[in-house]
Amino acid sequence: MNIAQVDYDGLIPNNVALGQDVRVKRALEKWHPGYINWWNDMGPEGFQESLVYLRTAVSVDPKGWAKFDYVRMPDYRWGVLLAPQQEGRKIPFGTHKGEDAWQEVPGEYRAMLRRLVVIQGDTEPASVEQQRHLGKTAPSLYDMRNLFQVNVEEGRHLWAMVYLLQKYFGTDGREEAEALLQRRSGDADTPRMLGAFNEKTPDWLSFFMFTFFTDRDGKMQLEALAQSGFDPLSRTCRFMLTEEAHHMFVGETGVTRVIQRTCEAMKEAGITDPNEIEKVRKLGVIDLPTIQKKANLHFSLTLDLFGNEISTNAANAFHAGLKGRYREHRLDDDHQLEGNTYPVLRLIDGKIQNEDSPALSALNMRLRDDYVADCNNGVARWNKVIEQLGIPFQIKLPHVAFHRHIGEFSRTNADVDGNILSPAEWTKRRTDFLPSAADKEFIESLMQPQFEPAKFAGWIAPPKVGIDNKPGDFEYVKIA
Ligand code: BYC
Repeated sequence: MNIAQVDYDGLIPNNVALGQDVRVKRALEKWHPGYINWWNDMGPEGFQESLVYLRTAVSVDPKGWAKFDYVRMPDYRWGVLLAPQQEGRKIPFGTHKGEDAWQEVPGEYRAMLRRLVVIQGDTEPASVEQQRHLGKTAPSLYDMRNLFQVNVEEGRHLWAMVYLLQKYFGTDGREEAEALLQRRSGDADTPRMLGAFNEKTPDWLSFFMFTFFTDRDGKMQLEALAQSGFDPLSRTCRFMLTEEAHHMFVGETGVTRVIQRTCEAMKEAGITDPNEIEKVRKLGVIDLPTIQKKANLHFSLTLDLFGNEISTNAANAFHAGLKGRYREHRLDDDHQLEGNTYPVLRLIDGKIQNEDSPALSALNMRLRDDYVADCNNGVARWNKVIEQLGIPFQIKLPHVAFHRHIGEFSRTNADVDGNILSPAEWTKRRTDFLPSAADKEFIESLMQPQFEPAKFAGWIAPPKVGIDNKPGDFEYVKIA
């Protein structure tokens, strides 16, 4: 078969010759009804019958893999899509570096590999659950369509991990696949596995921040897993990354459009001081200091997803050849790191300072550093818009010690500049840094639906271009 083309004949679209793999095909067909039930229960609320202009992958070729059409979301063709196998691929790092990449699970690393796949899988449905109520307050049909596109693709990413579990992990893989449909974001008894995926996404600014910051963690983690010596995981993640790019586009342009509208409204009203919050809010737009607070919240919650700065799990996964570094293939070193060190930010004698640590143990820290650099590039693009509109304000990422719940800084209270605060000072100043109840209430008051084609809620600018080059008045969702 042509690996680039996706077979749409059966119940489960795929490019892994599922038709010839009867055991896995049956296992996935058995899992399918539970998935559809989960989607109907936990997917976008109130729009399951609507026709949505969605892209569906018809090939895994990096160019031209998508077909756009109107689809009812429960009819979306979720499937199993892997990037093509690279002939003769070798394990690129760790103690097995240079050996043939594994096509089957290496027995000695089975448990570690399963854990990585399950954690990755768990985040995907979690984000759909977090975002399920947002359709009702969409600021436009364009934005609503983008939300649903992100949601169906997160659903597909769950399929991607479930395929690996069903094909390579036998009975316990099947059990894990079931459990992925049982946990629920924010549930007191059966929550999702990682902290940020149990938080609420209460409004559209949060959604854009989430897709900017948290989907970007997705990108970093997928890049690290795409390096894996376990070839099916690598191939799966490589195709997921092509889908993930659109999610970050939604986040980056979403926040940009909010910022743009705010700055334009300020200019029209002759307000030059961004700190005149009440005056700005009266214009029906979100003031820049509140946008900064939302960025502080979502950035800090996402940093927790990198785990502890010093981690034996991370060292073991790299040593074993299962999880690499960000773009490992572009790095120029021995890819084994046995005697190397890496500077890790730590809290020593009450001061935040760098300490050289064994590079293998510091891999979470290193990935987080790469992540922060990538975020800063996006923030610089936001700031360009503010500058072009002549408002004296800059969005700034808070210090990595700010508002942390995992790792080195979880036991301390730091402000956005990294100054350590006493518990009393932190309590007093918390809402200087993070959205207050009043901020949340204000944002919520703006979340009024705008479902007419070509129209946008007053707090967000229209996009520069449409999806699939559609004109401005295109009806991206036909609401049923
Ligand atoms: N919350 O040794 P450590 C995405 C646990 S996002 C709760 O530092 P490690 C997406 C940890 O499990 C990307 N618990 O851990 C985005 C461990 O527990 P056990 C998702 C946490 O393994 C948007 C213990 O603390 N993919 O795709 O080095 C929308 C010791 O920690 C947390 C991945 O994350 C936490 N935040 O690092 C949709 C990739 N952090 O096992 C999708 C796969 C740590 O000792 N996962 N713990 O009981 C991994 O690579 C790693 O497991 C982690 C943690 C980076 C998550």
